[in-house]
Amino acid sequence: MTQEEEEVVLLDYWPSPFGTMARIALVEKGVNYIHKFEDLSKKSPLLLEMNPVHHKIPVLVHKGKSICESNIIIQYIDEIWKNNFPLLPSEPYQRAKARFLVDFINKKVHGSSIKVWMGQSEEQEDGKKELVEWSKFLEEELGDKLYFGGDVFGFVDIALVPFYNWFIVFKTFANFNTIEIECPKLVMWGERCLKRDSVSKSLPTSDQVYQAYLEFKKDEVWKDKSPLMPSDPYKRAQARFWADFIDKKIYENGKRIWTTKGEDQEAAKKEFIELLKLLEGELGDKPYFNGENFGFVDLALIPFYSWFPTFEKFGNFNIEKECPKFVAWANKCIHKDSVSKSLAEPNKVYEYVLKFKQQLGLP
Ligand SMILES: N[C@@H](CCC(=O)N[C@@H](CS)C(=O)NCC(=O)O)C(=O)O
Repeated sequence: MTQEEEEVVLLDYWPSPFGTMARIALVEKGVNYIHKFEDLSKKSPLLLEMNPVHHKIPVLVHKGKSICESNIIIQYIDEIWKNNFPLLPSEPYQRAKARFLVDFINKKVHGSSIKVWMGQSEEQEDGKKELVEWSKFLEEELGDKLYFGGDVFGFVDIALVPFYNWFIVFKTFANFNTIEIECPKLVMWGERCLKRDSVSKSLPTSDQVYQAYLEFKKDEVWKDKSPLMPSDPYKRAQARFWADFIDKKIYENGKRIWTTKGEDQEAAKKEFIELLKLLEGELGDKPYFNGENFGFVDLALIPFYSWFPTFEKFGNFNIEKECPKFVAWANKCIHKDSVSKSLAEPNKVYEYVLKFKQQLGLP
């Protein structure tokens, strides 16, 4: 067999949940592969040839032959590299059930998530309600197990975790945190999965997901002439850097304020104020992070402002006293219609945190 025939190639698109599933399965099995990214607005001749029916990614090309559809790809990977970590249960009923759940996720969870991404207000609300319903069902299926198949990560986990990643992004874009309140076990499962190397290496960042979202919604975004991203490439890179910084630092650090006590909490508060001061430095004397107009960094940061009263109550400190410029910026943002309509209410955040602490057994 020639080297080319032995090669494993994945035709992919970074933000795709279906592409992510194939990536996770390959990493779990330790398979070396060549990653080829597609521009979905200008599909390559290779993609058209390898998936002549749907013209969609992901496509796995193995020994010169193509395998299409994410769930079929995962099962193929499991069957070919079968001596490593099994992804599907060996017992036929459990295997059938896992296939049913993956089909459910691909149809229902994906369908409702698309409504949240793309839908206007009413449709988006429907999508959110449906996602809560599907999540409750999935939480029941999970029961007290670590993963859907029991003690080990497998097929159903691979299919669901890219959507769990979307739920996290929906918190910012669609004011969606009901799952955290209603399905704590599912959230714990999601966080457990995110810690796996195969998952963290394969999932797109929230910036990549957001870019894909903008691409999908291009017409709508440009129609009202309010681009969220700066047009200058360097400024765009800077905006992405700060949004990533916010994503990584602000949530984790804020969480430390309400989950710790004593010295740890003091350290978390100090670090939190330092983070805000760094952001104040980046803001400078501009009204918004990108200058005159509300944009990407403002949008990534402002949802956390709803959490500030909770941080202040648990941490017994006053953020405005330490970072007045930051609070002035936040007050400007919350008077914008798009923000005031979308932000979570601070008292609901506080109630949620209280409930979550109780569930975690924290004092
Ligand atoms: N059922 C397919 C769905 C794959 C899919 O929807 N791929 C999208 C990217 S997320 C795609 O290639 N879209 C291009 C198109 O629809 O033209 C699977 O599970 O693999």
